[in-house]
Amino acid sequence: QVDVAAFRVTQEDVAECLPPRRRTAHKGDFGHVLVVGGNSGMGGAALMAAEMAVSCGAGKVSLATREEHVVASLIRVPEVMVKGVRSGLEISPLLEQVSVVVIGPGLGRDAWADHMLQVVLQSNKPMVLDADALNLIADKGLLSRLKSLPSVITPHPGEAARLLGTDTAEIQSARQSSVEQLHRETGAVVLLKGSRTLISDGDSLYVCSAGNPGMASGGMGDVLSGVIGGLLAQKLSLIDAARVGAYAHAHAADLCAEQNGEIGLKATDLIPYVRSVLN
Ligand code: NPW
Ligand code: AMP
Ligand code: MG
Repeated sequence: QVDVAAFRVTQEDVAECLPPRRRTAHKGDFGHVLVVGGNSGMGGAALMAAEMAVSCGAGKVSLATREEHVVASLIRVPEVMVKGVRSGLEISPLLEQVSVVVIGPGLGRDAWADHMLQVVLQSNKPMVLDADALNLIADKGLLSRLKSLPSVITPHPGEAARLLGTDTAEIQSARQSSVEQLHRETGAVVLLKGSRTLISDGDSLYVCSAGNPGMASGGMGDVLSGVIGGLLAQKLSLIDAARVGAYAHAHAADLCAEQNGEIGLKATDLIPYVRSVLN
């Protein structure tokens, strides 16, 4: 159902966008990702995004989350700088230090979440908006607010339906025009998830045909936001980070499934495979 004009994303795109590192490179060359999310009950979503950003080559990764998740996060991924935050005001100083923001995984939709989003939307950093960040934007009718910001939005069909005020079936029956409409309304690079993920910046449309139904499991989208954040930190453009990120994530899932099958594939299983695909 997609125009023949859609470009397929392949391993060659990865090679083109991620040349070998200079021998004298240092972590400052590879950016600093801030992941904002992990409300009560969903600390894993933001942590998985942060862990993935580390394994995708970001120079540094910070995580702003509910205080209750700090200790467990540090035990799982000591490479991540974890800050427990009670209000959006506490992320303002962090925002000044980082090069990229990923907001949404496990963010929730309460006042804490809303305050985080408002503060992030005031920054001008390249950002990945996923999950509940998109749900809040839909609830509050903030789509056009993204027009002045350098952003990638990564809705699944349910989130896309909320953003466009329709239902999931409608989105799935017209995936290409949904991506185009989302781009018109937000100005963002749009990545519509699901089998044959579509990516568009309004000029070009890309399709990712890698991936498998093993990916239909909780956390899979959260790690994708970390891949794209990690690539943005390494100075890929918004559209390159989105298309290469979609491919690396989906191809990694195919490699995992080849080894152990589709059933029971976990989002964190992808982490070493995405690293391998990028290298
Ligand atoms: P339906 O039922 O078909 O109309 P929600 P969520 C649709 C966090 N998580 N094809 C489908 O709608 C997230 O980060 C935390 C077609 C489905 O019922 C968020 O912050 C985890 N339809 C929060 O939870 C792990 C599709 O959307 C509905 C589709 C809520 O996010 C889990 C579900 O969407 C989770 O990631 C597709 N491919 N994909 C953690 N470990 O901390 C989705 N739909 O209601 O937005 O719920 O995606 O779970
Ligand atoms: P989320 O719904 O946010 O957890 O994201 C799910 C991730 O898994 C997205 O990257 C989807 O494109 C991918 N995914 C889920 N189901 C499939 C499928 N049947 N085929 C290919 N990719 C899928
Ligand atoms: Mg998701």
